[in-house]
Amino acid sequence: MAEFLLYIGNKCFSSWSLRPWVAMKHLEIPFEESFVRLRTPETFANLAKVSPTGQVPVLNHNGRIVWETLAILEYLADLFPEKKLWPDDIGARALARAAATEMHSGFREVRYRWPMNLRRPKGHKPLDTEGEVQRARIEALWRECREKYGKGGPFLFGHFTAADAMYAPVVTRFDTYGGELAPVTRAYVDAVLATPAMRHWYAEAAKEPWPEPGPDE
Ligand SMILES: N[C@@H](CCC(=O)N[C@@H](CS)C(=O)NCC(=O)O)C(=O)O
Repeated sequence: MAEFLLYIGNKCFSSWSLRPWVAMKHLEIPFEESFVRLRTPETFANLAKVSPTGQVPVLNHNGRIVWETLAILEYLADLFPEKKLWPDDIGARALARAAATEMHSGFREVRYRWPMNLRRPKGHKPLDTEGEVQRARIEALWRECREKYGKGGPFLFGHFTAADAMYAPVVTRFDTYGGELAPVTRAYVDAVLATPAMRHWYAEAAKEPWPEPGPDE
């Protein structure tokens, strides 16, 4: 068995699975992945075999089980300080952690109205008032990170960090449902989507033969 084994769900729509996967791929941390198909009658039982919460992602590191996306990213940051999953500067690091945590616990309307679905044809889908407030907040946050700390590269803090991993599924949602984006937002979305790791994930999502979720979701 590989040193790192990452359990993930369907690449088409498992937004939480994407986050540690894209971080590990982009930062070239070698791992194997194990797939648990979601949204089937067997899913509950299959997840129970590998995940203490019945959810993915889960990282198995030589038998040590780490669950919850942020905990996985923190674990990787501890193991691989040279990968700089968090920015060096303490102000940047505080903002990156706040942004990542805000993502982990928030933006429910955006997540509900704009579910990650990499098979859905692109087309603008308006949000309700609350969703629009959350969408604007995400854009403002991305702008703040980029303006304050993004000079060294195309990502929120210049180089790719855990904050970018946390927002990677949101990037796909802006691309799928957002219609015409503000230039700064478009540039960030395009930078994330252009990474070999994201292109790899999309290519594998496109090959998934399973019907879930419906094309109109
Ligand atoms: N708080 C968890 C959320 C994980 C989560 O909701 N995962 C979804 C897939 S994206 C899941 O496993 N759902 C179980 C199911 O569909 O049966 C985390 O941060 O990792």
